[in-house]
Amino acid sequence: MKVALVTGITGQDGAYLAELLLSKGYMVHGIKRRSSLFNTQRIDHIYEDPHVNNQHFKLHYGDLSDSTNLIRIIQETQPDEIYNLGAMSHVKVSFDIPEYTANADGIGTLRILDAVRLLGLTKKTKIYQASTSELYGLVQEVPQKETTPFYPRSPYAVAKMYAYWITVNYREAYDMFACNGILFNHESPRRGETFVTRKITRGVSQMALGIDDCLYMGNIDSQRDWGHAKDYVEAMWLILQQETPEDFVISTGVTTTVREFIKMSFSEVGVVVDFKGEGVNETATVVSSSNPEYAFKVGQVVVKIDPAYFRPTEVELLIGDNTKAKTKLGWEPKYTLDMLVKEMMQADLEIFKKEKHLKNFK
Ligand code: NDP
Ligand code: GDR
Repeated sequence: MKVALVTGITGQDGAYLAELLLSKGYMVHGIKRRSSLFNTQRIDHIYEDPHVNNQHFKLHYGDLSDSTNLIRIIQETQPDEIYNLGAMSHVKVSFDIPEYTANADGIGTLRILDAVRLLGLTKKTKIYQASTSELYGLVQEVPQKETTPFYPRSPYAVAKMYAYWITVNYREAYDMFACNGILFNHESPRRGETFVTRKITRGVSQMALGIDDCLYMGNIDSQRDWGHAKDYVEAMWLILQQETPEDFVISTGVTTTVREFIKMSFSEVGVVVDFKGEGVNETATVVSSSNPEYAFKVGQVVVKIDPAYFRPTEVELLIGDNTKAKTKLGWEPKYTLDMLVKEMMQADLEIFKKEKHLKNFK
């Protein structure tokens, strides 16, 4: 049985990857952080009672800032594959906690690589590093591909740039099977609530049910290449199944503005919105609403701009060239953006319908 160790197992990607690896017959070890509240909601459905025999899924307390903890877990688990997904992954928040971000996202990657080296596992353990399209930052070339120069635009991206290069360096210096997946934005109903897509699908769902009446947004001109997390974890696995260790861009090749994503989400509840005004004065108003079940009124202002959500430096345009992944990995996204928006809207509507129902019973 192959053994995988996943950092960031409690996150969006960790949960989908754990499901995928379990379906392929792996023994999956995950590192989770100690928290004062339960933080395993995304993986509770695959949790296995440690008291039963033949366990395939096991969690270990740990943190990417703690070298000895990582060394001990890697020694104990002797993984064939490590997926380093753990990170302070919010770009805007990285401006508030830059030093912590550098430690967890940058040096954390070094700690994993060096633990494998120190334990003499360089020939056994393959390593996947969760690199990001944020590395491209200020546009140098579009679409962005493996050879496009990096120009990071946030403490998060700078930390991830260190992680990218230290992964390449350990591969070259110690002949390790260590690879970067340069993944463009990927989303799902499990996406963290403060990333833009989920903020929108939650906000529109809450408005539909009369729980809230307006969504406050940052830079809606921004363009992203959005895929589905389920497709992207498949690519992570494929990257570690190759003959030689290499870095890959994983993207859909289609880019969309945040404004368009908002329109698509409203369309899922039968609402057409119209954007008017410029900059911080831009708003979206309901033009028509075809589903009487929902609480929208024609003329209602449903989106306003709040500069608090602007970033000191922004990444305006991301669109990835996935030719290498298509050719060498045989990977292609199965989800379109339409399918993604539909799935996220359905899931959030369901959540808030339940919440409202429970409140009505109080
Ligand atoms: P999430 O924010 O959903 O999950 C991040 C995970 O990292 C969580 O399990 C979190 O734990 C854990 N974590 C945070 N800090 C530490 C730490 N100091 N030590 C150990 N674990 C820690 O991110 P995603 O699942 O969306 O992304 C996975 C990885 O891929 C991240 O590295 C991200 O930067 C990168 N990435 C993501 C993309 C995307 O579009 N989703 C695109 C490109 C790269 P907890 O649950 O306790 O907070
Ligand atoms: P990003 O994702 O920064 O691309 O990083 P996010 O969803 O946070 O932002 C995407 C774009 O939307 C704009 N935006 C807003 N963003 C948020 N969060 N909230 C808002 O209200 C808002 N309004 C507009 C942003 O300015 C930005 O341009 C994600 C993370 O998952 C990273 O970890 C990962 O590396 C990259 O994707 C690829």
